[in-house]
Amino acid sequence: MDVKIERALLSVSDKAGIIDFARNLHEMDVELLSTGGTAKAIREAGIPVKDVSEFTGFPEMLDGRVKTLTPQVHAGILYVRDNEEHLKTMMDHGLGQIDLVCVNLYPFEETIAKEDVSLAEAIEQIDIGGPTMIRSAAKNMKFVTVVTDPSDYAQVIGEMKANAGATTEPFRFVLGQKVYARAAEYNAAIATYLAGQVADQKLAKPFVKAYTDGSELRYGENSHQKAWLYKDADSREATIALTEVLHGKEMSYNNYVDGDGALEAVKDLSGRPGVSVIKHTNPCGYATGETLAEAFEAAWSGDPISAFGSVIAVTEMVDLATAQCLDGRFIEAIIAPGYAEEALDHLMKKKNLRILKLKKPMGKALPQRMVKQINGGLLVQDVDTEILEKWEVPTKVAFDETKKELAFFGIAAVKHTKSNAIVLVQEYKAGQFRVLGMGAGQPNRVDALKKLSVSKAVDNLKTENPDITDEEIQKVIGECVFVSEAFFPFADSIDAASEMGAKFIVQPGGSIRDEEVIAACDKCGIAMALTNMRHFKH
Ligand code: 93A
Repeated sequence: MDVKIERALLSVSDKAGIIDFARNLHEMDVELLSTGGTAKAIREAGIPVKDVSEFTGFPEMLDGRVKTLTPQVHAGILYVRDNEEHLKTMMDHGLGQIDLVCVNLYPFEETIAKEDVSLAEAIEQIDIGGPTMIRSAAKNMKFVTVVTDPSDYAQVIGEMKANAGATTEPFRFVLGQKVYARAAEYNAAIATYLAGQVADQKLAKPFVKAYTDGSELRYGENSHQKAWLYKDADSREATIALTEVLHGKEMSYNNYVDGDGALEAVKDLSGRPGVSVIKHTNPCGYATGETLAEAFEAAWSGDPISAFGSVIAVTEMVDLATAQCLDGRFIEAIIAPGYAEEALDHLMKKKNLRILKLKKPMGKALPQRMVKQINGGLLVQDVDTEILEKWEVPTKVAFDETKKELAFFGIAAVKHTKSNAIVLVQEYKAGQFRVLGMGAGQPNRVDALKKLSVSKAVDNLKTENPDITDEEIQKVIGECVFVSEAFFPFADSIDAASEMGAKFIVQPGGSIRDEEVIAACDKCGIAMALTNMRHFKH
């Protein structure tokens, strides 16, 4: 069907040839509508043109971001000319038809080809209204002529002149098809550019990719919060996001958060039987053992009450003896590199227990970036993967060499504990270590030490041996190492530790009162090592 062009909307960034085109249209009695810059150019050439804002009844707004994105424009383009309902709707709303759309898009490709273009400038050059109009027109190419390439202007005019001001359907089809090719090319340029930006920032590339893989969780931290998990399928290491759930209830948001804490903490014990017991992201239990079952019991003993409802990660294949450690104990999830068949059978008797198997081998956490969201922004930092295996001992009492391995076990534990954090670690049998008491997430360090880590340790010792005397407790604590993830701002923590019998303290140092803290240690006969590396975790 030939369609006569009575009204045209011209909106072009590349103004080449537009004046001639407009003049030719005008001479064939076509009413011209146009957007700001295009209307100005046409008007200056002495050709009558109506501003699109007059046609729509809306001013161009938001710095030109909304010029043609209105029902007047899009209904005018999209209504089906031989559909009674559509015609009636157009009449009812006083809308007028647009028969020809002539658009070329904001020069996104040219913009990004320039040197030193900012992301904001590039984004401003993403055309929304133009592609929308040409896609509307091309969808309705049965009736509407759409021109996107200045080199087609002459042909359009030729076609109209040959057809008494109309275009033919096959010609409109050719022009319409071009639209989607151009739109695809334009979008591809934007997508490629933005992907490059993301890679440049070495930030969210895997997450953007993972965005396609986002799976909805039952709910977020609380039941009124929606939540999703996005996986980084490219991760080179074992991660909680990439585990296989072999059995049990669906993983929840909080299970993933604690699972992450458990797995990342236990990675620092990899290479030997090791277990982390995590509650609210903190290792309330953390231990090594000659066997995995022994490590499990030692970790559990760090805080048997809090371990209820915890998430546990282990460094090795779970054997039957370890699986049996869970008997009569409630935990949310267990994460392991693998499970012996009989161990899995045993664990699967617990209907709800989530049994997770790692997809990559267990190893120390790899250096990478981590992202934390704050309202209105993202914070990015390197993951805290390091533990400095060196220190200086400024106190009069030397740090016993035999305590060194225990101390570094303690640094691994405290690194995974929320600040302000103190852990009290014990060599519970030759060469095997456990957290005996920990204080996490306290606004002040003395509380983390005195009120939490020490009192937890005392509780544990009394639970294990109800007949233990205070002297005996002091003696055990004297054999432990206190580890602080950040410096002691005052000497008060040292005094508190000393009261409980502390003999070994490890901390990064760096406070302006280090001298006072060292003097306090000297006064109490405490050996203190300074690692020079803080492990804040907020
Ligand atoms: O900013 S937009 O995405 N919003 C719109 O509503 C809109 N309408 C047309 N870009 C829009 N356009 C584009 O403006 C056209 O694709 C064309 O490239 C340009 C023409 O603007 P002017 O006539 O003011 O030079």
